[in-house]
Amino acid sequence: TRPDQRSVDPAAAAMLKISDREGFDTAWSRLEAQQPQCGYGQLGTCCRNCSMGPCRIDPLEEGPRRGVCGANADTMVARNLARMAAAGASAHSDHGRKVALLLKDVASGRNTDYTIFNPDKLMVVAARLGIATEGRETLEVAGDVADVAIACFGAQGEETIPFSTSYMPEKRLELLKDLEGTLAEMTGARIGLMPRGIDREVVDIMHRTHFGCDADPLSLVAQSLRCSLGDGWGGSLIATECQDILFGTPTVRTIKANLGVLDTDMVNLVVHGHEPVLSEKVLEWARSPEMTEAARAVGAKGVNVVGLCCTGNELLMRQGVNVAGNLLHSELAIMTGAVEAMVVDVQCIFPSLADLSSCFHTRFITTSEQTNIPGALHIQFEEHDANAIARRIVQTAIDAFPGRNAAKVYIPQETEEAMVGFSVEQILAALGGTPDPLVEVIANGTIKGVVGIVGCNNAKVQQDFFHLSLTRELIKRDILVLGTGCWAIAAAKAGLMNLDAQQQAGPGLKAVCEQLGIPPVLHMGSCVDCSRMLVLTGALADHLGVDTAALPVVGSAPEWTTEKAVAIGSYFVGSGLPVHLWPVPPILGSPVVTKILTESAKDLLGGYFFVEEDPVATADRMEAIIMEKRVGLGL
Ligand code: BF8
Repeated sequence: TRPDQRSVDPAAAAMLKISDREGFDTAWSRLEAQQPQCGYGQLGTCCRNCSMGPCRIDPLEEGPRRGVCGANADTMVARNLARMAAAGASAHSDHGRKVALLLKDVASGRNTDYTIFNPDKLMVVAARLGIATEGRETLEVAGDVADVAIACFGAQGEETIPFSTSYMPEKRLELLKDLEGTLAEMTGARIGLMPRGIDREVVDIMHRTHFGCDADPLSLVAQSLRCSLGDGWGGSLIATECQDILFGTPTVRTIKANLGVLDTDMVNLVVHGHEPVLSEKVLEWARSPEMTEAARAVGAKGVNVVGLCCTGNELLMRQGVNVAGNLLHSELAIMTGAVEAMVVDVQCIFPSLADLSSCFHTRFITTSEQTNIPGALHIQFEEHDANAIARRIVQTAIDAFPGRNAAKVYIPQETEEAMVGFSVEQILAALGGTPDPLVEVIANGTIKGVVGIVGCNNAKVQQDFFHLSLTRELIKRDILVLGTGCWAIAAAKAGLMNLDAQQQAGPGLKAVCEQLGIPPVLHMGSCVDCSRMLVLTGALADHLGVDTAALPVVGSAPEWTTEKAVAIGSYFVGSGLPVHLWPVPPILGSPVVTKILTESAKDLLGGYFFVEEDPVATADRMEAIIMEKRVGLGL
């Protein structure tokens, strides 16, 4: 395929021309080399959970209908899906755990490299959790909040974790509890939905999908939802709230997006991955007078920190740091030849980056005990020694600068400005402190509804094509779009998050955005910040006294790649939202599982999945859902 068929981003197309010329491997070339991909894997009908297997079931009904143990296609598909949700929830939640543990260490004085930047948010979170704040010291309250958060991971009882009970909107909480009763009546079995310990729900999946355990697609799907709800209303929420406490709640600011943020005259240090615990420190040191001086000593003007993927989202939301791109830009950034160091922590890091970096002067630096990549330079990051290690990382980038080969440097000049930083707090502040004005413009039809878009790039989809076409199509129809993750970076790169984008919105949405001085497409943060979308949806539902499923709100992951996206989609569905997916998840090998997720879920939960390949058809479907919900609300 031609470069412009692989990505709609002109900066990517320019880099892919270089890549083709030089013969670099990319995700796109490796995808091509993988063709044809395994049909059983795509349908979800292969099982290698025991050593009598691997077994597979032909959807065309040629060959055996059961694996060696007797598991059929429904069981296999449901088990595989559950394991995806478990892995996704683990990644988000383990991230949340680390931040909660850091908060505890800061509160107890064991860690003095970090501080509590935002005591106001701390007090709000504490109050929400029912922790006394009146007349108490900041660190004392922080210790209590951290204790509650940490306890949510290891809770052993049957009770729902406090973060979920304190943050879930009232009617949803009731509905999920009632549904447990309904499912018990329907099946005679105990099928829970409310998350108990965050870790426990993951272990539960690993246990019940072990050889010879759960074979029922319904209870397997239910446990996937429960585990995912423990991510959304647990692990991810804890990550977001504790990060806001430690590093600040995002406020509105303007940044630049795309590869043009790399600077020929500076030491370029790209942070990639997910956890601001690392990237905040790297940024702090990169901006220090000492490191600026060190950069000048090697002939650079300073150190230019830019982000990629979700750690990029964390930094742009809180610190106004420019972002070089989303997932499929990670290899392209290195190919510019202008990156001195790419510093990564966990998740969404192609192992290929190590080899590719070795073609340049780029130091590819891994920092997490959970992400070791052969060929990388590993500098182990320890929170208790964060300053010294971050300083060393920045110095390593500076030391690489003299090795840059000017003949290999090409930085595509594309950048777009983006207004970012729309935390729930900022959205409410823009509205004058209450959801009333938003409710009003939705009620009177000026805005029809809201769509939240999340997720990744996927080499199977032309990069950013679905994200951008769907977003443009929705705002044109007076539907407000907000979201996170690699979608948000796609929207930022395409200029959809600057005020000029108001011109692309329908008349109602345009008028509202002009009045509030905001773009029609709002950046709510990283993927763990999908919890901000849950909190916003919950606030609207509680404000109106309805369940979330009644709201004219729809979700989408149009270029999803990772298991985390399965967890996010599942907790949106469990929270009552219809969720669009593309590409098709590996479930079609089981008509039963497909029906549960696309039909039965609608009856039971209000939320459900639907799959659609075409962006305009997706927007049609979303608009129809929104109009149906509006009628339901009597609008
Ligand atoms: O957590 S959107 S490719 S970077 S998984 Fe990964 Fe997907 Fe990007 Fe962030 Ni989210």
